[in-house]
Amino acid sequence: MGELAAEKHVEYILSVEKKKDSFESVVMEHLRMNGAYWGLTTLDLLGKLHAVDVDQIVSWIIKCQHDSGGFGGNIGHDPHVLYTLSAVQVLALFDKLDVLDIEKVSTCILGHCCLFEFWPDVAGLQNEDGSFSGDMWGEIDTRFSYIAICCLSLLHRLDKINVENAVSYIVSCKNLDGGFGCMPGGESHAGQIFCCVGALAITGALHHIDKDLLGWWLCERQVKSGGLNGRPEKLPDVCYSWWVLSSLIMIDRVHWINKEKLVKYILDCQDLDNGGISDRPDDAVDVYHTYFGVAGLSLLEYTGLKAIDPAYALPVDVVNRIFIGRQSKKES
Ligand code: GRG
Repeated sequence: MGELAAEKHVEYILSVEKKKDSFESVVMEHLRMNGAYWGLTTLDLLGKLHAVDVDQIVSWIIKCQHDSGGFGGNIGHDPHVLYTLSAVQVLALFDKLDVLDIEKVSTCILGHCCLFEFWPDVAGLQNEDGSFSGDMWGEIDTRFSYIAICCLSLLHRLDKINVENAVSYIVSCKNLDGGFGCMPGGESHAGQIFCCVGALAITGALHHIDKDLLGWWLCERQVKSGGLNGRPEKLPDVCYSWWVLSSLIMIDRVHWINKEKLVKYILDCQDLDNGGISDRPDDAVDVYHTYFGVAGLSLLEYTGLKAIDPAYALPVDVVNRIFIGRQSKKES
């Protein structure tokens, strides 16, 4: 079996940021905040976060913040919870959460300030049934439930929402096959399953899951090549190494897949000349798949990688710093 070309992947991540006119940079323009989270978390897992200029990145993040408190995908772009979580995660990586006005960001996730500005009769991003909208336009999706819960938890502000309603909405999106969709009755999909299982893990509500039933559905995602797909009859994709594997770990059923075959599949998707990881062997690489490939290998305890937390999608040492605190870290 080949090895992880760690140095090449570091070079690749650093080069994407420098090549502003490249195809990848142009298509990433509107979701640069997500790209920053994917690229920088990859560097951290590879032990190379120090290769970037922290002050430059933090000041760019602050420039992406909207008056309402939420963050856009780039400077001057509209705020959305998708980018707000990435901004909070990147600041967490750098131990810079203190640059945030936490009250303002968490209130914005509740929606009061962003929405009142345009749409005074909407109470917030959390709807009465416990679901969450992503922004002022109101689209509802279990992705946004996860994002709101993860983000508020990282900011120690989970008490700002009605957690009981949030949990019962997620449970209402559970299907007979044990999986979850983006809304009640929506088809089970590994990405949405990660969101629902992650949100239930963070809120201490995993008892709502039939672990054997969901574990069976998830481990059936492994195809002959060793890769994982996101739902039945679909092609494997490196990103499901994250969505499926993290879910299996959270429900304690990761031993139901063949780990060696999955490691080989991810390594087969590397570009050994120029660095980066693709969705399938011999396809073009990008930062998204590079992140989820490396994060998947971290979940598989691949040698030399930092451990990643399956619910918060951040390195375990970063999560410990937030929840256990500096004091106990110094003592350890
Ligand atoms: C912090 C890791 C992290 C996530 C934040 C945005 C989000 C929360 C989660 C997204 C979960 C999700 C829905 C992932 C799936 C992404 C994906 C590959 C969708 C492709 O769907 P199709 O239908 O592909 O195009 P398939 O593989 O089903 O053919």
